[in-house]
Amino acid sequence: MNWIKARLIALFVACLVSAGAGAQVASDSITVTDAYVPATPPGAPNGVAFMTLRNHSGTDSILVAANSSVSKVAELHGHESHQGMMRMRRVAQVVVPAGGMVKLESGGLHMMLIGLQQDLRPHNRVAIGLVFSDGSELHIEAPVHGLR
Ligand SMILES: [Cu+2]
Repeated sequence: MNWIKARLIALFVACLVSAGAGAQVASDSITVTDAYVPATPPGAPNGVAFMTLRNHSGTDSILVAANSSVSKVAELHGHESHQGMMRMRRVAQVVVPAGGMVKLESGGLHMMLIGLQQDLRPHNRVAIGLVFSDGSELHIEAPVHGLR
């Protein structure tokens, strides 16, 4: 391979890389850690899922919907104070800030698994889809942890 040819190939590869970066979607810039679903007592109608989402891009990523393999519906929930009591409420979106992170955790933002189609037992695995505002979807798996 001569020198000119090598330069052309390097240029071509650089173009591919930058095209890829331009086409980056939200789901590609998010990593999820510590995902888990607490086990549910027999016949429980609903469950909940917790996880940490990190955004490695320079743009906010906005989580707008979710789905799971074990429930009819998955909703994003937060908590609000109502007449001195904390209660949970559906939220339209969860922003994962550029370069930052968001925790879905007990007592905070969380994901509700509504209309469970099975009891969630320790060592089961739940497939969860995270849908972002650009339409991209990230698929993760969360283990079920036993009741403590
Ligand atoms: Cu909730």
